Amino acid sequence: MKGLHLLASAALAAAFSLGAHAQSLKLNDLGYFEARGTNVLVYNNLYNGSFYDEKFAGLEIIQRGERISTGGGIRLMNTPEQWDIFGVVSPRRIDRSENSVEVTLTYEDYGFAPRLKVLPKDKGVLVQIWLDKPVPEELVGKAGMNLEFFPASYFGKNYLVDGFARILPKFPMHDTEVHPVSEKIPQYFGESTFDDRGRGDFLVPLPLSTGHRIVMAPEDDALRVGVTSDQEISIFDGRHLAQNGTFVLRSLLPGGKTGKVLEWYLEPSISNGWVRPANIGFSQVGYTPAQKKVAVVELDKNDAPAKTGRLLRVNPDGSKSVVKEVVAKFWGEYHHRYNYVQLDFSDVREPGLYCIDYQGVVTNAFPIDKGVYSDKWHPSMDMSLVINMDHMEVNEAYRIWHGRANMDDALQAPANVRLHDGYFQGDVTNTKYQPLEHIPGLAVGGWYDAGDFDIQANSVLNTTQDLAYIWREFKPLRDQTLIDEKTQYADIHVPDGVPDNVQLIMHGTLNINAQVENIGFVAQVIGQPDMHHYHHLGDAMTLTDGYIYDPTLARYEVRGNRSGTPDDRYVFTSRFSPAGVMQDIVSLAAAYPALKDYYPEEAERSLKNAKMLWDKYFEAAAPNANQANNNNRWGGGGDARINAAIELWIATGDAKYKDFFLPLVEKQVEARPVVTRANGTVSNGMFSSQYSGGPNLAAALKIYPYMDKDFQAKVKAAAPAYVDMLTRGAYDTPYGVSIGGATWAGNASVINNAYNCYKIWKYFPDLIDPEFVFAGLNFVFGCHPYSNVSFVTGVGVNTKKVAYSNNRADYTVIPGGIVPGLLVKEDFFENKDDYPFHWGENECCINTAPQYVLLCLAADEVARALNK
Ligand SMILES: [Ca+2]
Ligand SMILES: [Ca+2]
Ligand SMILES: [Ca+2]
Repeated sequence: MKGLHLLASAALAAAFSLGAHAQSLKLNDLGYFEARGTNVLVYNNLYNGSFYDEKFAGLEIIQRGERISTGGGIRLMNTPEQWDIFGVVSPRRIDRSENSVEVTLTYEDYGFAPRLKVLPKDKGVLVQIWLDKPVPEELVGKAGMNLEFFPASYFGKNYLVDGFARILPKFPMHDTEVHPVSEKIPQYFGESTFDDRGRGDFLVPLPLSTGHRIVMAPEDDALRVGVTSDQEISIFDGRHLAQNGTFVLRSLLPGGKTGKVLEWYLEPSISNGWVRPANIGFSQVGYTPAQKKVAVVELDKNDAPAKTGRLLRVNPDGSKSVVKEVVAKFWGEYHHRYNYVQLDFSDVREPGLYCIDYQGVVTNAFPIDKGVYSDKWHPSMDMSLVINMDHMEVNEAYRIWHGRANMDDALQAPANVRLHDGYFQGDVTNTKYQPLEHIPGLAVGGWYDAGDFDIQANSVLNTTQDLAYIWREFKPLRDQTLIDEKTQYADIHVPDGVPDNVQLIMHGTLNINAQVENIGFVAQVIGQPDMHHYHHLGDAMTLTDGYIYDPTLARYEVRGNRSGTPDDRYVFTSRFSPAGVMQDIVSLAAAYPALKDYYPEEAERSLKNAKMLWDKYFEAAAPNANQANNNNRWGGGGDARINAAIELWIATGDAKYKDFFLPLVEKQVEARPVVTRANGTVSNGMFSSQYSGGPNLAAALKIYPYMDKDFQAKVKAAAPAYVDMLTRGAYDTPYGVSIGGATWAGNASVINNAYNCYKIWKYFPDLIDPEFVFAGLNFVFGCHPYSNVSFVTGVGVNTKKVAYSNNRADYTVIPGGIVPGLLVKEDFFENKDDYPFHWGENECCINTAPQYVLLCLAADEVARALNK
């Protein structure tokens, strides 16, 4: 080690001898450090505490338009996992006189409040840790300065430690130790992510290397980051503990010291003269001839926009001919970082294969064709909604996607447990079951909602409801999947004579009815009993042993169909409310018309349960009916009973339901005060506080075709104000849709908004531009910031490479999933396509799939009308 120290000293001398030079990184108006091609952010982004695994907070580095490093700060373990505690961050203190940013990171339970200060020096920044009191005894050897790097960005690269070369590993392959659990810093919820089989251990990854200067990817200007310190720096690989782990550079804080206890010189890679290549956003499925075709180019601010772009036609012999020279319309700056330019080639209508050429970038080829929207929903219906089925074995050709899972469902959750992912049980269970008693009949139907393997109420209810709306609106007879609920087996690409849409609806009602009949209502969640099971990755069938838990048996002991291993899921029942039950009714009653010709017994069962719940809870739901409707995108607020009554009326024709909902819906439809805003557009005030939670036409449009002329005229009168509400956000962005996305990205709302535009177009084609229907899909299919991949996995020419639902660690996709999309943090849009684990970017929620199918079917209908 002596030799290493000598080398380090030489490196340090070299690093600090540049003091006379000007500082390269400037603290910009947004409060982060900026030089050409590189940014250093200091807690511009915070942990929001939903899942504790943001990988989107702390000290971070963006280089050449990619965020390569994150999570910089004082942490208490070598490679923090999800649910490991982090310090509470103070507001940032920005000192413009010395160009520094400082935060305090407080660990209240330990009386520990280190200050992290960053200021520019030479070609990088100094990262300093200041202490007013020494590191508490119990944290010496644990508290350290960490900085994380996304492994996939660095696959195929090297690092240097004090001049010695090492390869960054593609897989975790270094050493670990086990330590007694008494030494472990407790995680949030006091949970443990590690199943130690009763040994009382926890796992500690050991350093890959240690030195005084570590340079990540010195060979690559886009990735090179160096850290130098007179204290030891180690590099760790967090993937030994968790598949979403990162490479971590870390220096322990010394014990017994105050003042400036640690200093890193952090040198990112400045790329003088570097210009980010133009990101040409366009639809990766192509365009139908009659629609508008506007590509949106995202441009580096250092790039002088070209005055024109070209549309090229790809000929059968591979040659390309210029079809059109397009004048580039400069849109301007959006979200500070980039400029935007629009290329409108709408008048090109001839079917064929095209690409776009702008600023030296030529896109991949894409079609113009009448039928581009006709089949884009198939992967969602054929695959995503099938592969995410719970309680089923799912086969595709030679491959079993997963086995029949959770056949030991489920145990009554005991009172007063608070677990991961918002699972919470209060002091009442609202059921007849004893704590940990097996609730029968639940091992049927439902879907994994996304990423994890639980059945969440809003997920199973909304998925079933929207599948029922697909049938009501479009009746797709497509049959490409065998779904056998008797043997709980599904086979993809195998027709079985029944429309898949209907079978998927039944897969939802089987679970909902089972919950209603055995629990009394749809529970908040049927979820994992502990953290070790919650973070499961792999085949869902291996998540539990399939045997019903029997506490009289020893752990791991099996007798008959029972075992002593407490792995069965818990049913969380304390959040029951009569108003919340209204959504159970909506889903069951909406399913009835679709089921009755194919599965009459299940149809009658669904309707019977829906009516029973209505009669039982109608009165009791009144007091909080207005608060219970937040999850229902169709109702958009208002009395939760309205939608339940509408669905029951459509299913039964019974006037008592109509008598209830009609006056309430008419009230929603009443004209709103229309005001003219500063920019000349009108507002009906729906977003103002007096209409918060807001009345809209969602319910009115649902019943519109069944109603009389008088009602229809009232809806039409209110439609312009509703259209204004739906479309106003579209004018504020270069992409023609309202983007959103601070914590969870906005694709689902883009999709739902476009579908609501379709509903208007369907009944009042003269009151809305049908382009608003296409605009939502264009955005999702690739006309968006950051990249131009299609956000629907497997749909389009260039599509997402990594995204997850029940395949979280696989670095691949399940076809037909829709990722949340783009997060915007400070001024930076991101949807990583080499690191799947950001839930806000890349987690495909099951309930978005039917919403997307609805929009595809809607767009196909609009396309057929316009192409006539
Ligand atoms: Ca979940
Ligand atoms: Ca079928
Ligand atoms: Ca079990």
